Amino acid sequence: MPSRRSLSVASAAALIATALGILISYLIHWFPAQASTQAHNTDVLYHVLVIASIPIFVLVVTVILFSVWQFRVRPGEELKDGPPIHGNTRLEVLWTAFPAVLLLGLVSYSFVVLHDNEQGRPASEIQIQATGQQFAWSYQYPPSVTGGAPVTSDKLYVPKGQSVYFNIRAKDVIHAFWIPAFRLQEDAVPGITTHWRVTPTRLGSFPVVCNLLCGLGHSLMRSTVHVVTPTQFRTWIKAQASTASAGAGGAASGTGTTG
Ligand SMILES: [Cu+2]
Repeated sequence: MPSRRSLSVASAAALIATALGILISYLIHWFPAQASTQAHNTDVLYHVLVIASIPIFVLVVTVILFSVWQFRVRPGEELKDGPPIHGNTRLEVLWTAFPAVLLLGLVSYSFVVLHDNEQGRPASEIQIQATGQQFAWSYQYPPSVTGGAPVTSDKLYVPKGQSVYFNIRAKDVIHAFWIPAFRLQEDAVPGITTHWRVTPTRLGSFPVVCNLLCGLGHSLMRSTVHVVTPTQFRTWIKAQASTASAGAGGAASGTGTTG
């Protein structure tokens, strides 16, 4: 039977390790800039998950190390049998019920956050189609956004403070449309359209990444999202639309127009 003193030492070590773990999780800046409402929700969720996981990790490691320390075979005991233990009902009920309640709680919280992130936004929401193909992203802005002919561009512009609903497609193989600053990612699958919704909150340019190995050029399949003011967005989209109509009316180059 372990002594009261060794139990106190183990408990103190566990408490210190838990406190240190939680402190480190706060001190280290793990994530890129938050550039959307969804990013804020996701980061809060992540912090809650980390803070819930650290004490459990420490508890498991402490029990393992404590058992190795206290119940090790001493010299001369090599041929001895362990004590005949048949189980402990109270302990088994506890270690089943506690993780079950904890997991259900965290799963429910995650569900609420993800559900909230995907909630429909006010009528001002715009739609943009993102298309992945080996090895580039292209973006289609429908007439509801351009106010005229649809526009296709290899540039992604979105207005700050306005909900954007992405329709995500793939032309060849599976890709993943990921904008780390928005904390959102969705697979782009040939034959179906997937979606995600974001409200950008920070002006600037952020990387767009393909996050599924899609072939030799996968690591180069990157582009940039430009979060601009609604006025700048309207100006940019108008310029694209006029370039598109000029292209369509002129030579057969068709650059910048929908195919
Ligand atoms: Cu890829």
